[in-house]
Amino acid sequence: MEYTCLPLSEIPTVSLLYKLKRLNQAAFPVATPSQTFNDIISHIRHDITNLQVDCIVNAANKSLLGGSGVDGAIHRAAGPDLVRECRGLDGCETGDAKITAAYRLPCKRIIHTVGPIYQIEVSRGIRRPESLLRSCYRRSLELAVENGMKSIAFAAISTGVYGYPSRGAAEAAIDEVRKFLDEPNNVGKLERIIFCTFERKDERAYEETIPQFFPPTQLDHESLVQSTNGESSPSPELLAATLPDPPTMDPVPDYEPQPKHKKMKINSGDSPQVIGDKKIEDDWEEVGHSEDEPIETLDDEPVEVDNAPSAADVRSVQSSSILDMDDSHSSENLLQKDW
Ligand code: AR6
Repeated sequence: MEYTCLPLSEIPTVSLLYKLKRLNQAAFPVATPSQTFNDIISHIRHDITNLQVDCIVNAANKSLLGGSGVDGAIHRAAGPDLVRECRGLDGCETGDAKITAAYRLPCKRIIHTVGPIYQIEVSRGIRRPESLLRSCYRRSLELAVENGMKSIAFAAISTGVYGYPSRGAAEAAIDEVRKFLDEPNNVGKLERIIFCTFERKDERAYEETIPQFFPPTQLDHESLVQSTNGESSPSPELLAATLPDPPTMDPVPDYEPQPKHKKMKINSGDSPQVIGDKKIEDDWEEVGHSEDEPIETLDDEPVEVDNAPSAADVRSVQSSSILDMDDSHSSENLLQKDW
């Protein structure tokens, strides 16, 4: 699938999405409507590396040295200088974020945040994945403001290789952003906050969740014109407003699909962190190359990036007998499944 570079002005706000009936009112909204917020928040299904915004948020791992998924796409598009800068950052903790230059990307900066590996964190406490995921969004927003960024686009952190269910991830992300915007200290700090999804399952989760936290305002409804049969439709002016073409199929990931942590049997003891001599809490140690694994090449220059770290996580966990992969799930199915 071809993705074109998208300037900020062409990324639809939630307000425009309501007017074009691309978003529907929620049956039970949990927040009050705000025109200001609906003009700040955006949702688009696109390749995040092509967004011309101030900063984009990468779903990184603790090494910050690259990986698969959106992390791989960002490193490839940014070029080898990115991993060089990342080497000096000393990694990043889960739930935290660090910022770098964007090199060859059309945005100005990249914020790298490390989302929770869902099954591992949930085994440590039912609320841990959510609180760590919220922290990713909060820290990224804070970093953006500290660095004078006015627009920020988030990938759907943890919803790929790290296995966070799409709907729960969307709720935590959107609610945390709403809380940030509601805080008096943050008024006027960010002009645009974009949720950038890639797969249909995540797009659907955002379409269902945004209306709960950012309900339509009167103005969002007003651009609809009433037809003789009583149905409302977008006014001609609105119809003239162009939206980027939505993809017609799920993008084909540019990396080998990795099995997710499907049926993870974590030891029921209090300290699942240490399995044999392996620490499963820390994917830092799992991301390095083995001697015989190839070094990924970014453009023409050979640069070391860590090799599908989450696959390494899975392998290390599997070899520790705490992962029971369900054979009925091919890796292709796993990629599409929302669990
Ligand atoms: N643009 C926007 N979103 C994308 C793109 C893209 N080009 N490519 C994938 N996504 P993932 P995680 C979406 O797996 O779950 C890496 O190896 C994807 O559909 O990239 O946080 C890191 O190094 C999904 O919704 O990140 C870590 O080891 C979302 O990005 C690990 O994966 C996140 O999927 C992080 O796992």
